[in-house]
Amino acid sequence: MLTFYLAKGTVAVAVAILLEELGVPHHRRIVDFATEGQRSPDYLSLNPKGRVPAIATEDGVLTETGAILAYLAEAHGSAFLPDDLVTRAHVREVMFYLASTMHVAHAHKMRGARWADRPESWQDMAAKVPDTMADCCRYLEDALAFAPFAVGAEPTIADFYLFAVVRWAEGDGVTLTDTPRLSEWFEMMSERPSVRKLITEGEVL
Ligand SMILES: N[C@@H](CCC(=O)N[C@@H](CS)C(=O)NCC(=O)O)C(=O)O
Repeated sequence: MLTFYLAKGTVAVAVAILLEELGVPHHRRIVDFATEGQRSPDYLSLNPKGRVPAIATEDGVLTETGAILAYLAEAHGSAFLPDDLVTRAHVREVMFYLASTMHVAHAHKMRGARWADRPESWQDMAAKVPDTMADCCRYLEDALAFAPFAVGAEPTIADFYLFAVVRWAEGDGVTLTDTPRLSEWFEMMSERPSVRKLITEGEVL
């Protein structure tokens, strides 16, 4: 059985949603950020990057949200992946954007020490987060189909990844109602049974 390593409210939420949607039996292991569990020797031996999510499969450990989502989707008959080549490329386009740009923008709020040594530099980085996250939301507002899902009529793994990241926007000082299409999509995703279940359980969301 899969073992899924996560911390509450992190990007690992995307994987948690997909596991629920697919009904994949798995063990959950909560990595306790409060005690720096992500940097414990045990966890680093599993994922040397010291990040979540990670999954341990019978074929080894996988990390990176987008890679895990694609692996799980493909392992289950390409569920939540469009058949059409170009639409599937748009799914990856969204996920790469989230990994390379929007998640990194968000990380500047709490993780400035990754990039700079001086506390005043961290403050400067954190102060920029409402702007950079708002820019990301505006980009998504204009670029995505929202028809009603991110890339078309059916939900894809890009929706689950996007949900995990857009959840951070309000806390990062962004008013989601400024981007009405994104906001409406977010409300719709919040009502999915998988998401409601995770909220009710309270361990992941
Ligand atoms: N590119 C990675 C980023 C993972 C990542 O940075 N996760 C954060 C939580 S949202 C984390 O584990 N942070 C712990 C730390 O920085 O110590 C992915 O998408 O899986």
